[in-house]
Amino acid sequence: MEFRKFDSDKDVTEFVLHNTELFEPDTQLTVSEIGDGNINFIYRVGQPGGDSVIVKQALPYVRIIGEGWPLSQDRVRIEAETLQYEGSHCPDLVPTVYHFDADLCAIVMEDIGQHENLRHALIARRRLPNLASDLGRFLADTLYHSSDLHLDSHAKKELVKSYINPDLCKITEELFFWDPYCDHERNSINPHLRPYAEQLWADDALKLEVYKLKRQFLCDAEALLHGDLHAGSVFASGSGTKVIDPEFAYVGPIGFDIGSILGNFLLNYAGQANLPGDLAERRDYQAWLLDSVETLWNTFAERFYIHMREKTQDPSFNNEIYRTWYLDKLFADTLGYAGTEMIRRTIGLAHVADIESIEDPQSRANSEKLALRIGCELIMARDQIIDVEALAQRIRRIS
Ligand code: SR1
Ligand code: MG
Repeated sequence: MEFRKFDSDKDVTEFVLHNTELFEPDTQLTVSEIGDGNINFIYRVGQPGGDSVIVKQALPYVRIIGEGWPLSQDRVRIEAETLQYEGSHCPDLVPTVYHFDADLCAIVMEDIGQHENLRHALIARRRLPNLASDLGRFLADTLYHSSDLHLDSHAKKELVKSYINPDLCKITEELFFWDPYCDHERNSINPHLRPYAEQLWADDALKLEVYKLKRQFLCDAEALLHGDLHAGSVFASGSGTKVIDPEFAYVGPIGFDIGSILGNFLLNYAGQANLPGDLAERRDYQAWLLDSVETLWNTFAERFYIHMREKTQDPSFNNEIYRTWYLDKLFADTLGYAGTEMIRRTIGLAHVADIESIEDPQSRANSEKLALRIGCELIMARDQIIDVEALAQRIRRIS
C-alpha cells in the first residue's frame, strides 16, 4: 500500500478499528488532533467519556516547516521498535504499542492522557515524587541493556544497523552542535540577549569543547538512545512517569540522553528565576529541581553500576577502577550534553516554554543569560565537576 495522510476523522477511526481489538467494530469513536510538537500529527481517538488511544502519523517532512524540510518516515518504525525495546525493560515507563503500520507510517498506542506533560508540570512548579528516580531507572535499564556491556558483539552490531537514523541525527547535529555557535538564520535570539550570543560565537575555547561533544555524538555507538529526551518527551503524574516520542533513537553516547533531560531540569531552573509567582516559592522550587537532578543521576549511577558489576559479560568490568572510570566518564559526558541542550534551547531554533513564556523581554533575557552561563560552565568544567553534589553547588553559585 502507498503512503497517504489520514484525511478525515473516519479515516483515523477506521484505522484504529481495523487494526486493534480495543473497541467493538461498530463503536462510534471521536477524533481530536492534539499534536503540539514540531514534527508529526497526533490524534486522540476514543469513546466520549470512555477508553481512548493515541494515533501518531509521520509525514515525509517536518510538520512546522512543511515540504521544504523533508524527513525520512522510517523514523516511525524506529519509534515503534524503540518503544517496544524500552517497554521490555521498563514496561511501566512507556506507553504500550498496540499496532505499527509501515505503509501508513502510523502507530496506535496507549493513551497516557491521565499524565501531564512534564514541561507544563515544571512550569507550574509541581513536585513529582517519583519523577527523578523513574527517569534514573529508565536511563540505567534501557541504556545498559543496549550497550556492549550487555550485548554480545554480533547482537550489538545488528542493533546499530537497525537504528541507523540519519535524517533525525542530522537535525540534532545541526541544531545542537552547529547553529547556536554561529549567526545562523535558523537561530531565534531575544534582541536583549544578542550581545551575549555574539560573545558566545567568539568563544573559541567553548566551540572547541562543543566540537568534541559533536564528534562523540557522531562516532560513539555506545547504547540505544531515546535521542530527544527533553521535558516535552516525558509525561508525569503524582504516581507515575511515561517517556514518549523516541523517533530520534539511534545508537549513540549514553551521556547524550542523560544530559538532555538534566539540561531540561536546569532550563526550568533558569526560567524560575523570572517566571511569574512568589519569589520564595520559586526559590524553593529551584531547590527541588536541584534535588531532582541529584536523585536522577544517583539513581542512574547506582543502578548502572550494579548492572556493570553483576550482569556484564565483558570481563573488563571485573576491574573496579575501570567501572569507576567508566561512570565518571558518563558523568562528564552528561554534563557536556546538558550544557549543549541548554544553549541550543536558548539561542537556537527550538526554544522551551519554561523561558519563552516569560513575557517581559528583559526579564526573559535574564533567565536566558542564566541558562547560557550554566550551559557554558557545564561544557567547560565537565571534567572538573567531580560529582552531582558539586554540580548542584556550582549551579547555586552561578545563580
Ligand atoms: C525541527 S525539530 C526541532 C526539535 O524538535 C524535536 O523535538 C527535537 O528536539 C528537535 O531538535
Ligand atoms: Mg518529539
